Amino acid sequence: MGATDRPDPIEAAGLDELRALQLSRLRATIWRAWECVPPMRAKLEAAGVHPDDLRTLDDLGKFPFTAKDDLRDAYPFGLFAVPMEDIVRIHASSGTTGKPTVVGYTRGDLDAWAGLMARSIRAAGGGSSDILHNAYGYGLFTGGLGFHYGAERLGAAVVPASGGFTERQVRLISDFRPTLIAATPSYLLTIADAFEQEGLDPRGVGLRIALCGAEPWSEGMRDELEARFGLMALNHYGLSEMMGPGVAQELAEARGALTLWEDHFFPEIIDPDTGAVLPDGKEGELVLTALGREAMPLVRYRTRDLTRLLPGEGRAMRRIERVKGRSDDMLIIRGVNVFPSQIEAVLAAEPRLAPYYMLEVTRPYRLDELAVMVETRPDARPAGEAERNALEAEAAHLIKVHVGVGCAVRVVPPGTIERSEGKARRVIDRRPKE
Ligand code: DLL
Repeated sequence: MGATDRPDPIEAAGLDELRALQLSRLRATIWRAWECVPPMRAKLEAAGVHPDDLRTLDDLGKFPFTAKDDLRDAYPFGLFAVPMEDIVRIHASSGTTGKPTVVGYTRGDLDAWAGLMARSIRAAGGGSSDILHNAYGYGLFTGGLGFHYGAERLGAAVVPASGGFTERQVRLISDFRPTLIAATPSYLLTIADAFEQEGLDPRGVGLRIALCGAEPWSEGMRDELEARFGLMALNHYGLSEMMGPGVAQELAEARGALTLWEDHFFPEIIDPDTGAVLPDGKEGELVLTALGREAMPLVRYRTRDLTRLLPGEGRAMRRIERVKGRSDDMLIIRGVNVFPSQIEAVLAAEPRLAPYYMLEVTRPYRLDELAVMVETRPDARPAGEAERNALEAEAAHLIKVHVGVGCAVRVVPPGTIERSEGKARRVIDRRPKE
């Protein structure tokens, strides 16, 4: 076993040691924001708080939130706490509207990031003798380079495949026989299809573990990926504003929730409407404060991701429940809150349907209409119109029962819905903008 295959000492820390480390790092973050980032200092001043007001971890609640708009307002580099000579990397996430959010890293930040990614891959069951096929996009997106440097830090052999060129992915995986694969769950599914189109069995290539994240996905999708590749698919969470991937990792031995690397990110759960801090176990919006970030010391960043904080498993660090979606991706259809991942979970339970779907929301008159397009499995095509109508009615009924929203389901032939090469696009919202 190589030195990199051992857990980081902090992973074995008790609660007191962890909380003490968090408090000292939290103070450092807030001081750094105060001293080096004028827009952040202005926010603290406007809220009437000073770094000295942070005496205990509970005092964090007195400090103002940071939101995506703060990053946009400071576009591109206004939130950097160090001069450009100390910045060695810049990433950006495109977002759907407006300016991208820009994230800067010092050498120290990159070092910490690689360490957290190595820790994540190791906690998922990877090690220095593994080959990791990295199908996250390389570029401004943090997924590709984040996994790349983490796997190298661990001592694994990285294949920097990036996203897209799916036939080449199949060839590389068949020939190089990687044991780990990192990809968005929707793209991993696209790769599974490409294997089958070439008459190859993805179960035969020897992949052990998939590290899937960057988008919401369901347990049904996990079952599908695990069955098709014969591997264990584990959830990985992160966001560019906090660094990129490497914030929380689902462990092989404790599936269902993801261990949050609390030595680098201090979590809170808030009520998204009032901003009030909620106790552990309650569902709400995840708010993260960077502990130890040099280039961008973000305080109480509102992720918009909805989850719960759960007790740790084997570590003092708490876990987060699978993120079911972002509050700003949540569709409100005739008053019902709907996440695409909830519909995915329902569709996945119907064996005749494939995990390719798309939601379309319209407002033909005054009321919202939800249409769900979903593919059948190639071996379960409805024999005729009557059978298709029955399947559509049944799927709509299941969605009504489990998600609480009425919709029209249209079952379409295999291959109709656009395949993902990264983050899947699940929703077309055609409602007029108010
Ligand atoms: O998606 C970083 C990443 C790369 C994470 C690779 C995991 C693997 P962004 O592009 O900034 O960064 O998007 C961040 O994606 O706020 C969530 O809404 C969503 N997201 C990320 N991971 C998960 C996950 C990367 N495991 C945004 N489950 C986040 C659900 C996820 N949603």
